[in-house]
Amino acid sequence: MKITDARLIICSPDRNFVTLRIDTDEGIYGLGDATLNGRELAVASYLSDHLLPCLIGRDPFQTEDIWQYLYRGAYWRRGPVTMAAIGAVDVALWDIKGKALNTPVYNLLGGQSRQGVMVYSHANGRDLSETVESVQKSIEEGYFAIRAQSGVPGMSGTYGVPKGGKAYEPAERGLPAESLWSTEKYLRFAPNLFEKLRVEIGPEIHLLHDVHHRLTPIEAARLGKALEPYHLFWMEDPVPAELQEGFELIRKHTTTPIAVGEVFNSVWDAHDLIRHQLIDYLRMTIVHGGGITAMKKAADFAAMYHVRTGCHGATDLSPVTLAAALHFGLAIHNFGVQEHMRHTALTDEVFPHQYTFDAGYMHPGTAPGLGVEIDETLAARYPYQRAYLPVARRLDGSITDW
Ligand code: EZ4
Ligand code: CO
Repeated sequence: MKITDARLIICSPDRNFVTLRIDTDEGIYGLGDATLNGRELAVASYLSDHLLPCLIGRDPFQTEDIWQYLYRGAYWRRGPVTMAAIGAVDVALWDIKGKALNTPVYNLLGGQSRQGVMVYSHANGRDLSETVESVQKSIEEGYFAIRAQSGVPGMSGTYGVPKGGKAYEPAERGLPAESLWSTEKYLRFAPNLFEKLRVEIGPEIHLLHDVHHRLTPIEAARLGKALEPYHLFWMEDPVPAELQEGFELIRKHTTTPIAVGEVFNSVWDAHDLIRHQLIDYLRMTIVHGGGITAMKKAADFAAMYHVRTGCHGATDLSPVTLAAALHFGLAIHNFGVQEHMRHTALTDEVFPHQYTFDAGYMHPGTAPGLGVEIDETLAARYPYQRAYLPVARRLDGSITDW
């Protein structure tokens, strides 16, 4: 089998997606997601200007060789743009492989290791009572793992809480929005949220919380300690993770489990975190981590240190990445949990898919390959629109991590 064509479909059915389609001489094609929220066109150019011409004529079954060719062969390695591009190619090739062998991708990764993939939902509200209601709604929908985010008294907007009652969407069209941040207000409030939630919903439901890189290690240690009585499933991204040894300070003070890595793009970003057992869950996304080929190796390395996966799955990852994550999560042994933010009805219509949700678990379906399609005619009606993640400032106006 030979690759005969590789091209991009860039569309914006409620939000931007960059999708790669690779065609072969046997009529089989594969899809990969190349979306990098707020930097979509950089990945598109990396692919169409630099990577895709090198693919024509290659055997799509050679996922390992093609991965090494694109990673090692480029000389310039790593970084979110490069790795998202490589990830898109790799996922499309696994889709082709599955279709050619007439089997779902999970069968190529070890087969079905569990009945379904535990997913966590997003619950949020402008204040405590709205957040409690939102968590209760998730429970009614069947989720038993729920991420809770709440507006903080005295702060006009907070990460994870939507404006105007809409579903939370971590990107906005136009130039970047700005929000204000106060660590002290947040640290005083956050434990109240989880105290209230445990009183209202009891001990059984897994509760998660995303700190979104806002704290220093000692502040994160204080938060983790304060949250211990409410036994969180995880505290996510407590600090920006460039300084991996910073997590030693957090670990010294708290047993609240830690999840990190939605902005990572290589196992090297988590090398110290994993081998010093400073985290419990690795959140690297299939697409941004360089595809299934690289994620399988990262997960196997993590497994040796009791670290499980908890892949990023916000709506800026397309249904192609969600499907890939579900095949992956169904097969590997050290799967932890998968993030699940529902795509809009329009996004789902552009990407018809086989995956299903039932009682807190998802299943990728049994179709050959990934089990996701793209309706290109419909996609063409929703052209790309520039959009950005917000930017955050402290109360004194200086920039902080969003
Ligand atoms: O900010 O997906 O856990 N989920 C998150 C998301 C991220 C966006 C970035 O593109 O932190 O809301
Ligand atoms: Co996050």
